[in-house]
Amino acid sequence: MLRLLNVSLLRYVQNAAAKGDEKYPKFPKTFQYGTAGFREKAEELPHILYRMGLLAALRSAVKKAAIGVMVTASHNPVQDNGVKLCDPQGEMLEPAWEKIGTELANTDDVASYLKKIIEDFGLDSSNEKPFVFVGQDTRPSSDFLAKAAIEGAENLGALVRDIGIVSTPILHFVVASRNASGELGLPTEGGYFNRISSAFVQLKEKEGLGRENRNYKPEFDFDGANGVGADKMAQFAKMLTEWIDVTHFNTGEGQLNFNCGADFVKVQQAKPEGVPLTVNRRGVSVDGDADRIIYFYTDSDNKFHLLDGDKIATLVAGHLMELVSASGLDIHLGLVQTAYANGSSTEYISQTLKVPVACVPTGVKHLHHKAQEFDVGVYFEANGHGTVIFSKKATNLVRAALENPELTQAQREAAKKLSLFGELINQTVGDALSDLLLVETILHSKGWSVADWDNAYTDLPSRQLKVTVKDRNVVSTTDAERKCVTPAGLQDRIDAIVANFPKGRSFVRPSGTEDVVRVYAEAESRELADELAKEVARAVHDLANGTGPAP
Ligand code: NG1
Ligand code: ZN
Repeated sequence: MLRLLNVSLLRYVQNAAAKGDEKYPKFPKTFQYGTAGFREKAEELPHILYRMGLLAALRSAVKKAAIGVMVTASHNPVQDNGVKLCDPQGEMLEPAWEKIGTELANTDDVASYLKKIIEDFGLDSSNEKPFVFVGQDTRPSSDFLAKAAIEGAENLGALVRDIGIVSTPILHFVVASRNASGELGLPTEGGYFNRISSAFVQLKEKEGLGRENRNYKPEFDFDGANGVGADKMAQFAKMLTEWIDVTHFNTGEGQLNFNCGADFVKVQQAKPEGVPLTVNRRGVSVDGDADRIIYFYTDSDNKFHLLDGDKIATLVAGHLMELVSASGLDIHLGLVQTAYANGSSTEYISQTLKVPVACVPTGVKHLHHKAQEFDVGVYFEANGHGTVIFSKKATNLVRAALENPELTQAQREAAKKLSLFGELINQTVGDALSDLLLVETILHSKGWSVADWDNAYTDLPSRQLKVTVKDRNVVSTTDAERKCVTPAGLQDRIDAIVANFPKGRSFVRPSGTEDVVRVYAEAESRELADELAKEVARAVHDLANGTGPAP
């Protein structure tokens, strides 16, 4: 029986491979499924998309669950595009399958490679048909590329639901919710909005504070990066007018991610273009697929302030810690960062908040994985990508506390808030809109202005640079990317340079999404941070075969 059905799935293979080879010929280059899937110039990608459609169908057959395909290059320029797969619970694709994805993308014999996967996993078509969700961002190339993925999945017999233009987190939510049999609500964009907005409104009502609270005002400016976040925020804001008052900018009138959006604001440490300067007013930027968020404001001395993923992580961890203590529950909270976290934030979290901090390599899958070791794990990359995850233990303790007559009213109230935070937060993946409502809820509850929040600690000035080299893989690192192993002598050079800078820290690593080596530096003053970054970039250029003029 198994064998017979197996043959029927195999029969799709020849046809699917042949159609793909004809319509989407391979672009002559080697591709790699990196930290954020495949990310390249859009014109190099059609065959990759088709093949990732095939892969998604097989992954769905293996997991016996719906799988997601997201077409986006996130914060990268509009000419780029990319694709990443989302696993059944809304998590990133399992690493073993990243390797399979890379092999499938590069093979010259698609049919044989598909057969190998089918045989390796003993796949038969006796179960439900494979089910694949496909979402896309607003790039002009995304529609064509999404269609290629849809064709690939359908040609392997999958049922495909094309959910059109969505943020990356919405795609992840829809997949997770379809596989959670109703526990998360409807597996649609509407289901996503309802779940998050309902938790937000309940939290606000629980606080019983009204629209404003001391220094907190509900008005802020929203920079949509001319991407999908603009449209989704417009829809969201309409549902929440009682609580937030949003002025929208960069809604699609300009170019995607160009001089605006979360990556621009974080890396340039400057206000996005198109957003007017209003002293002490909160500004919020998201990136091109709305999974990152950054806050900012300009003070009365015209000084620009950035509130990045580190500031969000500390705000959230601090607040959740207070609720955990108030509930009296035995829940251990921890925070996960990367080497890009500002040194001041790490010090503040461990010394002032007394929350344990872990450091892992760049890429949210590493952060997510580490965060699972805590009962409540808060993780954020400095660039604003992050979320909070509640373990089964924490969820069960909170649930039981809601009805526990032995607890005080105050303890039950704190547990109720924790439970609502668990719904407000998109636990599957970093989500700009959910994170935004999370921050707004906490600021409102504390009665804080953006400056009050910023004053918790002062960032050390930092600078990021990129160096182009012949082969970025000559740079390898250890100790969560804080030390470099090769090329020989580079770490010694960095150590010698850093020693000359008060409060200096610097590290280098090959990017997982761009063909560059990244340099990070922080030091006591802006000038020193800039100078340190430049000197280290020069060392990279010297020792790692830099191309182009020395920095
Ligand atoms: P790379 O290109 O590996 O530095 C960038 C971000 C990551 C992550 C990925 C995925 C920085 C320094 N790096 O990775 O944090 O967000 O993109 O989008 O921000
Ligand atoms: Zn993104």
